Amino acid sequence: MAEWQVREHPDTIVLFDVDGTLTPARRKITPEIAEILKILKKKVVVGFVGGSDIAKQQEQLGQNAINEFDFAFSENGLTAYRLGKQLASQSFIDWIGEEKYSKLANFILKYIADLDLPKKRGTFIEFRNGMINVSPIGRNCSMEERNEFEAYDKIHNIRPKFVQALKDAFPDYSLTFSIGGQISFDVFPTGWDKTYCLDHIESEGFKKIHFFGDKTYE
Ligand code: M1P
Repeated sequence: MAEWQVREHPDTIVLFDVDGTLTPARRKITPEIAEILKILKKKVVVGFVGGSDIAKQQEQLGQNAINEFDFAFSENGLTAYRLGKQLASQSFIDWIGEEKYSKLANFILKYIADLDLPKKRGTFIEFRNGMINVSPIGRNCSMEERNEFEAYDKIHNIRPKFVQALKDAFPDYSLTFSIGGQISFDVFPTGWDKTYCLDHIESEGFKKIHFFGDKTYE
């Protein structure tokens, strides 16, 4: 018997996006939200599902997040935990293969090299287990530079144009490009979006699945 059978609604799971939902982008959870989640967990099964890797999610939600949430889904569920125990996962590099990945990475780095931006920092491609994350300014920019880039991007459409160039260059790669945050976009196999995490809970027999997230448009 799963430990949540004693809760008021054991057949209901509530899943929360992380950045922009449980916390502001890349920031820590507030004590108020953490307290609300504790109360909620008495009633239903609670999980989070975000695009970031587990290290970043733990920085934001607390080092013990994989035990505090019933389900913890990093990289949309490509890295997954149930009651603190890791579940099986797949990897982006195994799926795409080194040769195709190399062509993709070279295209991305050349495209960024040719981009005229007010500021560039470092870590333009972050290689994760289930996806890559591409940032034209570079992921190790400061909070202030992150906000500046977001504002600049709203005017100049740097990311939408970049994504279109990738779609045109790799039409047969079956990749999805998702602009979810402030400074980057995620690249993953089509189907490995946030719905991927549902594969991990299918066998649990939940009757209701609620998802709360921001930017739920395409
Ligand atoms: O959760 C939304 C996105 O949050 C971050 O994006 P950014 O650094 O651009 O604000 C990243 O972790 C990204 O992978 C994620 O999709």
